[in-house]
Amino acid sequence: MEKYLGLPPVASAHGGEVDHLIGYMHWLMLILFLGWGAFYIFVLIRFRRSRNPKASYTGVKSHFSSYLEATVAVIEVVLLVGISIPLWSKRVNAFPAEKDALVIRVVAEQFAWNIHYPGPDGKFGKASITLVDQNNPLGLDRNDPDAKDDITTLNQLYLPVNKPVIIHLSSKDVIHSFNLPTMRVKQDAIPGMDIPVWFTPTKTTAEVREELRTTYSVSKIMSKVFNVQLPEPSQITLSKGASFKNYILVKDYADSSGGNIGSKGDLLDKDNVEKLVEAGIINVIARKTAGLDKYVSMSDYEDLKDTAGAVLLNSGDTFTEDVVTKLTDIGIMSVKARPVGNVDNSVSMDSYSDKSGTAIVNKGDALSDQILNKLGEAGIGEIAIAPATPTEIACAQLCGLGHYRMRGYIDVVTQEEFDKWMADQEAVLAPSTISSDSTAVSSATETHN
Ligand SMILES: [Cu+2]
Repeated sequence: MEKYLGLPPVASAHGGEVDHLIGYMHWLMLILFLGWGAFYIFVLIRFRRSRNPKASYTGVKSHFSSYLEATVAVIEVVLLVGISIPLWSKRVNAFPAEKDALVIRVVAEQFAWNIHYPGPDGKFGKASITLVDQNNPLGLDRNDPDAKDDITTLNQLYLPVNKPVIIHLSSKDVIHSFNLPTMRVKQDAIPGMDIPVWFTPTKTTAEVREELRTTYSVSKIMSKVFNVQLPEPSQITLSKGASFKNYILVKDYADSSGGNIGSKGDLLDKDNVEKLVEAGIINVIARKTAGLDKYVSMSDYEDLKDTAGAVLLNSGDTFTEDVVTKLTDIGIMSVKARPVGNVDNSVSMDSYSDKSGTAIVNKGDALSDQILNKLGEAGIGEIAIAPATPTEIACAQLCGLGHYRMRGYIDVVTQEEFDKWMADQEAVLAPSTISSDSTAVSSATETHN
């Protein structure tokens, strides 16, 4: 059952148990759904009017349905008392000792996750609401000795693998819901409350990515390359109330006093047509929209530069209407294009190079349409890819209009990598103590090995 539910990969110690529970519940619901459905159809046929012209006043005499109901209730009690409650009590009661865990604060706000590490001293510095500002969203008092080594990040949760993490969750404004799908953790963050949650990551983000490795067909997307004729500008006669929704102005228009009433690139919608007609402009030069926003170029256009001299369109760039206008301005009326590859949130899982041995993309690098074109040119038909950020933080609460923007990333790394990250952060905080910090870290690394 769990296989068919499309759950994200599990990356925490307790995640498997949560998945089992979800699996059992789906089995029970599937059986109840099929049972009730079958019963409904049975009743429709068995108690049809032609067979039962008169209603029965006694009804059912067998006790079969009572036994069935009792069985369902017993299964539900077993799921609740036997699995859910023990699992939940372990989450909320059986916390690991703070000395054996990484303790972090997470403060939610519209629309971000502020993350606070106590640093090597293990003590959180004082934080005060009066100190909260743009640059200090946690209101951390850097003058407090305990705060000197504290690390804060925005939407970035670094964690070492196989070590319990205790997160003290709170919120600055409204109720949020701290959701780590791959860790099977979800907890509301409530203003005025400090709610601890804990879990143990069992896989590094790199391992989760490896699990999600899939094959991407470069040749398939390259087979969709075609020549597109760009729309030619033509004269359009406007009339009041009309709209030429699929047309774009290709020059600027001003009224008699020189005021702008239509700019190059404007759509000829009802409002814009009305403005032009009112100013007495009936004939305009416009072109059809190209509708190529979801397509990318297959070649570089070095002649197409912006005012600063930067090339505007390279192989792999998308054709916005603005770019199409600029192309037709310099007389390019046909281009080679293909649909976008949708790889912007993926990384390459292997290294690929062209025939001369020059690297195109290395393992772990972010992919793009530019890179896809280079792979296509090199004749590489298939590549291994995986999501760039397979372990995410999301807000599972409709906490406001920007709620979907409340995304963070968990980076689960080895203890050595985590110690190094921590040391790098400390070095930035206190440049004068780099040497002592790095010795502390290297000795820590030795003990791990
Ligand atoms: Cu939220």
